[in-house]
Amino acid sequence: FSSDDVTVIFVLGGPGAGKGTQCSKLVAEHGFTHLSAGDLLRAEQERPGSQFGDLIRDYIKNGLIVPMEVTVQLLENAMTEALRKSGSSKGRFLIDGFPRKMDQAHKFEETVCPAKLVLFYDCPEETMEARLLERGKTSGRADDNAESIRKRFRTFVETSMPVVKYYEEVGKAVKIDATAKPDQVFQKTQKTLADRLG
Ligand code: UP5
Ligand code: MG
Repeated sequence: FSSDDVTVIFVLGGPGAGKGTQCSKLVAEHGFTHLSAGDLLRAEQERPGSQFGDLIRDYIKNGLIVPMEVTVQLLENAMTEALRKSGSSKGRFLIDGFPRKMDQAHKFEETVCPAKLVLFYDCPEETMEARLLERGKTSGRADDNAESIRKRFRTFVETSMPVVKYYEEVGKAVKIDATAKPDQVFQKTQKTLADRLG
C-alpha cells in the first residue's frame, strides 16, 4: 500500500489496557477501519480448514506471539478486503495489538505500509489484571484466566515493550495514560490524533 493513500496507526499497550475499547470509539466517531491482530488470529483459529488453528490456539493460551508470517498476512488480507469493499484506494486503519515484537514491526513497515503514528496505552499490571479477570467471567476468551494473564504480561514486558521503546525513540509513539475512565482516555486519544495528524 502507498502511504500517500493509506494511513496506518499502530495501537499498543498491555493486555487489558483498553486498546479495543478506544479503537471502537475511534471507529464510531472518526471512521477508521479497526483491525485487531488478536481478533483476526481468533477468527483464523475458528475458520474451518485453516492449517494454523491448533498453532494459534496454543500460542494464545500461553500468551506467546504467533509466528509473524501468519499475522502479517492476515492483516494485509484484511486491509485489502476493507479497501475493496469501500471501493477506494484510500483508507485509515487502526492496527490494534500489533506489532508486539520487533521482527513484526520491521516486516510490516517494509512489506505492507509504514505507520504514521503509534498510540501507546500505559496502564499498571494490577489494573489490567483486574479488568481482564472481570471480563473473563463472560468473555469466553481462552486467555482471560489468571495463569494465561501472567504469561501475557511476561511476553508484553520482555518482547513488546522494546517495540514501544523503539517507536518512542524514533518519535512516532505517544504515551496515553489508560487508567482513567474510557471516555477520559478517549478525550486524550482525540487530542493526540488532532495534534499529530491534523
Ligand atoms: N476497559 C477498557 N478500558 C477501560 C477503562 N478505561 N476503565 C475501565 N475498564 C476498561 O479492555 C479490556 C477490559 O477492560 C474490557 O472488559 C473493557 O471493558 C475494560 P479492552 O479494550 O478489550 O483491552 P485490550 O487492550 O484490547 O485487551 P486485550 O485483552 O484484547 O489485549 P491483548 O493485547 O492481550 O489481546 P489481543 O487480542 O491483542 O492478543 C491476544 C493474543 O493473540 C496475544 O496474547 C498473542 O498470543 C496473540 N497475538 C499474536 O500472537 N500476535 C499479534 O500480533 C497479536 C496477538
Ligand atoms: Mg483487544
